[in-house]
Amino acid sequence: MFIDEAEIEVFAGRGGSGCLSFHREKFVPKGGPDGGDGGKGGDVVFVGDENLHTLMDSKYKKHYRAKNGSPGEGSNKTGKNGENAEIAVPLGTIFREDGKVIGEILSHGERFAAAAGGKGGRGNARFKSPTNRAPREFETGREGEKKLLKLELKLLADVGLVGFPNAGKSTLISVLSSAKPKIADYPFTTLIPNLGIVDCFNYRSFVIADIPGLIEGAHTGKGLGIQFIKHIERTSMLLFLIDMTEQNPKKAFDVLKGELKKFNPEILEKPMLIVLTKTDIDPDAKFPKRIGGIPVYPISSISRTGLEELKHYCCETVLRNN
Ligand SMILES: Nc1nc2c(ncn2[C@@H]2O[C@H](COP(=O)(O)OP(=O)(O)OP(=O)(O)O)[C@@H](O)[C@H]2O)c(=O)[nH]1
Ligand SMILES: [Mg+2]
Repeated sequence: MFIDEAEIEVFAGRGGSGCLSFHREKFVPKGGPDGGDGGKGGDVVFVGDENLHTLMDSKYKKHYRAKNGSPGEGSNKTGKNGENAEIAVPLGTIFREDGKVIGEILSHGERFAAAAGGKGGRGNARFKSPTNRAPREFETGREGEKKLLKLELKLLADVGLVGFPNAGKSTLISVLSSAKPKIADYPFTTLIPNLGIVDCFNYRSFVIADIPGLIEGAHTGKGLGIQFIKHIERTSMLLFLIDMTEQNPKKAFDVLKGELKKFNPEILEKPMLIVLTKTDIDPDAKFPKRIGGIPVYPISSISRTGLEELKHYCCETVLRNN
């Protein structure tokens, strides 16, 4: 789901040339080679900036160039490295080259080096050998990388859904928003994060993210792993979805928390809710008000119970944080 896009061309700097030079000094007729190496060309680097919200800047400026490396000099002086071109982009920016995603930036200060500067050439001092004591050989610097990039700004989520596979995450996002994710009665239906927009009151809204199911050991790569947790790393709150038929909801909650903690312990400092799903299976069941100190919201996406209360709580929490 994208809100903005731009196409730009980036040019990394060329490496500086190596130098051809011989040591010269009065009364020293035959000084050795002393040509220094060229400096490296600058890289083109994108940097996440939480104060930006559009790709507007990249729409007006289409070309970005990093500085070339300086040539080497005599007396074995290496040329200066070219300065990087740094481009600030909003969080949630994705980079594509030839249609393929080559990088993304999700957090403030996060860096993505999109085009590498060329290596500096070697000066003639480096070509000295026992058989050639006065080499005239040197290298020119290498060209920097040049890339045509498509930048896309995707929405970042305000509310993240976590749960075991089949807990009903995708179903919940489908009833709270107009998103139509794939829903099925088998684990790991969701393979990539889905986003949906949920309307609150007063024309306000929030973005909810449904990520693939987590299982115990996900941090070691079990199931689909934990890579996609980064998509909910910057949300304002987390909903832990636990199937009401789960034998031990407290244990399920602890396992899920454990996996998030292994990814980034700070995630657990956000406001959290435990959402017990599928309550239509046993409408008379009684649930604790809290599990592990966290408020419990029983819901059913099928019979549509508890959804308004849940939505209201999320709206309040998210809008308070914005
Ligand atoms: N009875 C009942 N079934 C539900 C409810 N919500 C979801 N289900 C069913 O539970 C199964 C899994 O639902 P999904 O929404 O795909 O679960 P998920 O958590 O997204 O699963 P993964 O993508 O595999 O992690 C589907 O067969 C749904 O129809 C509910 O409120 N009541
Ligand atoms: Mg799913």
